[in-house]
Amino acid sequence: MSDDRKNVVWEEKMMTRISAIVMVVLLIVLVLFMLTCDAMAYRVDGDLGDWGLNLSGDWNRVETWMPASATADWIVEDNIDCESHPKARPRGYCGIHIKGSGTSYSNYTEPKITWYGKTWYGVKKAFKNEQPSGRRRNDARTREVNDIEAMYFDTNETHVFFAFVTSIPPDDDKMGDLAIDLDNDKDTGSYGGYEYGIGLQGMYRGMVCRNPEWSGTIDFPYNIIPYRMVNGTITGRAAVKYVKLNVSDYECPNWAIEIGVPREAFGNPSTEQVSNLHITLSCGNDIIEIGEVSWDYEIPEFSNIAVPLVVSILLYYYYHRRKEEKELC
Ligand SMILES: [Ca+2]
Ligand SMILES: [Ca+2]
Ligand SMILES: [Ca+2]
Ligand SMILES: [Ca+2]
Repeated sequence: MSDDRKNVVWEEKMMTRISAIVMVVLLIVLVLFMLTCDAMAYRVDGDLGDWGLNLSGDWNRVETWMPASATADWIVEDNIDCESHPKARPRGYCGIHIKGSGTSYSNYTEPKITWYGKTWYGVKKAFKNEQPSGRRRNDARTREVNDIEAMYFDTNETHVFFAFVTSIPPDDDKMGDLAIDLDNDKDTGSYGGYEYGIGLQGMYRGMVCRNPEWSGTIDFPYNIIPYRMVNGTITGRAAVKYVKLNVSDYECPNWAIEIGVPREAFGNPSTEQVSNLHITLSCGNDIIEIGEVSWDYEIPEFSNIAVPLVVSILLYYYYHRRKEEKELC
């Protein structure tokens, strides 16, 4: 065999081997990628780092609260909204008030809450106060013990996830259940449109209920919004982790709550579904809501791997065929 012919045979062998090696490597990468797709879901462990949050950072910076997922819906309302209520007291007990979807966000005005009491001369009167309220409303510490700082929502193909930051400890019955107006319609469901609830305390702790009845708040805003599920049909269980954070806010400890629930507990909502979320405290001192969260999720982008894989398979096939044809000749 001539040297030229030897070189051609050697090159063909090398190309076939290289194609085979590349194909095997890409196949392994593709399999690993598909196996880890589900692992890209949130881990329900009370650590909100997988949401992209950096809660050991400065709570007055947006970056601290910014989620990593483009499909996360979220709201942050730490302390009092001093921008909207500049006369709020105590002075300095202020915090970020933003709501967003993915990495886009905007400021929002946190509404005041109303309570009803008698004046010193005996006449009933409505009073308004900034959220969160406290026993001594001009004292930061008694406001802070009633603060729910943030709420997050996101979904993947199989599950829906929620996360909260709050000053309410896990053994305190003050923390209400999560109310979900699944169909974004205030006229269906109960107590203001809510079809589902997830129990954080009380008789339905860790459970998802459909069409629950609700007890209302006992003070602000005066028994008209849902606080605790008292009756309903259980449709699933929620994984709930309630973990103390290594930070304190106005000398009060804070907790992260992370929740994961299979979509089927909510009747497998489509990706087009939008819903409203609400949670409050027994006294109604703080209310946190997100309107029109979306049940969409990002489809994993594996074209970057699939395209070279297909090219490698074709190359391998081409050289293999050429080799066979030459051997037949
Ligand atoms: Ca987590
Ligand atoms: Ca706070
Ligand atoms: Ca709050
Ligand atoms: Ca509804």
